[in-house]
Amino acid sequence: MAALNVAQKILLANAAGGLKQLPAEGQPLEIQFTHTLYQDATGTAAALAFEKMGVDRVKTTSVIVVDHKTLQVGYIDGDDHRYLETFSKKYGCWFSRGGNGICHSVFLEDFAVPGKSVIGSDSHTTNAGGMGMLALGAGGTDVSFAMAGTSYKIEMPKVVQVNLTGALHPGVLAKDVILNVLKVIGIKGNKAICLEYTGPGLKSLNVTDRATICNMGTEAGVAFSIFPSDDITKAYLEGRKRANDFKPLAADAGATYSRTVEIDLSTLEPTIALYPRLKSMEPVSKHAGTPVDTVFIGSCTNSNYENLARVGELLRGKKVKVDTAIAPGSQAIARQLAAAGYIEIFYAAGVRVLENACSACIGQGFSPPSNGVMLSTANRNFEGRSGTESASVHLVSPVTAIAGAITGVITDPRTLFKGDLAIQHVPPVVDMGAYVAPLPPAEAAKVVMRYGPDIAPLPTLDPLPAKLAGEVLLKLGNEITTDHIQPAGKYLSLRSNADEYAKQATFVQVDKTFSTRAAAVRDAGNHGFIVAGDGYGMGSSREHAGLCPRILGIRAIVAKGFERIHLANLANFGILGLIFENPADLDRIQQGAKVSLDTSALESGQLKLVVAGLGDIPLKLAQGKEDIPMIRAGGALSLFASQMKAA
Ligand code: MIC
Ligand code: SF4
Repeated sequence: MAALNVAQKILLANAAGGLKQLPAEGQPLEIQFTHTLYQDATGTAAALAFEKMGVDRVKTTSVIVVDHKTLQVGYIDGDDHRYLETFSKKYGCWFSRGGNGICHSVFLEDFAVPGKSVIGSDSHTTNAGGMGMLALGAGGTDVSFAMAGTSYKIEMPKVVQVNLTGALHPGVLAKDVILNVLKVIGIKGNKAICLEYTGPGLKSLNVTDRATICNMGTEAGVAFSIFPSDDITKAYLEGRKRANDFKPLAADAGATYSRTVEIDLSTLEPTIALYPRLKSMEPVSKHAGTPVDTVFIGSCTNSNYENLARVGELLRGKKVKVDTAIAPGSQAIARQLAAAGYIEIFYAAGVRVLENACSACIGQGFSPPSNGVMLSTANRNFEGRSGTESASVHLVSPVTAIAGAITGVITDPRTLFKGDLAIQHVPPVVDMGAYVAPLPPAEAAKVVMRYGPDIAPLPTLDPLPAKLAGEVLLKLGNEITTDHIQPAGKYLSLRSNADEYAKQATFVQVDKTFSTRAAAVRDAGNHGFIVAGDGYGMGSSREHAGLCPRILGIRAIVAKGFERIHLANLANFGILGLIFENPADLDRIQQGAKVSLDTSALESGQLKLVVAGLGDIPLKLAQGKEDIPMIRAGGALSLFASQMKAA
């Protein structure tokens, strides 16, 4: 057998049906996931979908985590959490209550296993690649099907090698590594690749560093990222009292890659990703002296013990000059920090210690002031995501963030210490009692589901008409993120009521009139179209970015290019994703144009958008041929229901 790299090995090991050989790049590959992950913002809709599947108990190790909607202003979020807890008990999942930690942090600590596979209803599920796990983000419906035991189709990716040499200098962290990788590979057009990290530089990165790097592979739009499983992985698992979960995973001698990116860790500097959208990554030193208004240190990306301990060391005996908040990734991390004396240092320095949750990363509190400059250790700085549209949120490592908090201006952290920034070592906290464990089947059967008054059933979506006719409701440019389409922040509570979420939030930051205009076109019996540039749907896995536009009558999106998870979500809700044969045609179409599309030609691949006054614009289907039956049926659940009826 040919020599395999780590990505190929793990794909083969988790392929459905005991596959012996991987398909060629670009060909479909079915994965049978061993683990699944829901969080509370995408979980309610995903759980409602699962309940429609008629399965008694989950078929995977399933973890449900409350972490996004923990502000709980009013009853809606609490209702969602109670629903998810009853769901978890009824169907045999692990449940992590609010405050226990961020889904990716707790998953890495207590559930990730080298060699196994996880699909999660959050785009940063990729985090677990740091453990040598095949880890993918997806829409909630897809995760629910995987929980029910169905395999999930991916495209066999090209494996790009990121070869790490040298070692990081003190004050340069894993966050700086991934910001520099993003600089090299870019943030668009990477959906057909995965990143495999190799080389002597691996030795200087522990499992949480590796997770940081895999976490933000999502920002490049890659399918997944993966590290080998080695002695460092083993030591991490031993520390978490999970030595039995260790399994080595390494590339075969002579394994090949489709491309190699070389990164010499010793040449990297503290790096800043300037607002917005991670487009310019520059040395922090270049921006030194720029005043800062607020500092947020948290998020699933890098709020692990080692990083927050470094923050503590820099803060020792000092006070912060600006409003600063720290949200540890999990209660285990917070307790470890407390045991080492760092929580006391944070308070003494004037830091606000926040809940172990997503928090300011997703605009759930700690929004910056108007026109403010925020240094954040999160992984995304999309427009408006912080809750303050006029603020500039720059992304940095935890030590660069705290350096800015100490001085009040952007500061290269290396100017604030000498030597190697040594931290206190205390044992990790392991406490599985922090979870509600799966109930045995007999007890689970007795659980009564509890729905809140605002948890609305998922709408039934009608089949695709043979002819779509209507108007272009929105013309957009490049890199439209899911935060543009379906913002989170203050709208997060509406996730369990898709009609209301659509009405109040769809494209609200782009065009406040959108939802009313779209609903009017829909109610007149016509169909809504959106046209856009490249990178449509980048960012989150939130399936509401497909579901809500669909509720508002959108049946087709024509773009120069789509991001992977979002394109799948569109198919799951029966929306056609179409690509311009000639990208320049986007310039010719105006918002408001009357358009039509004959959908009976989908299989032929010869599609055309008929634009009144312009003529025909040639298109191709962005989704796979195998998605056509689902789109025709109106979406994944509509297809499932019709198949059940036929059986
Ligand atoms: C995000 O970081 O954007 C989120 C919020 O975690 C999303 C999921 C969601 O929208 O609920 C993600 O990354 O998929
Ligand atoms: Fe939560 Fe932010 Fe991570 Fe998304 S990126 S899971 S909002 S911490």
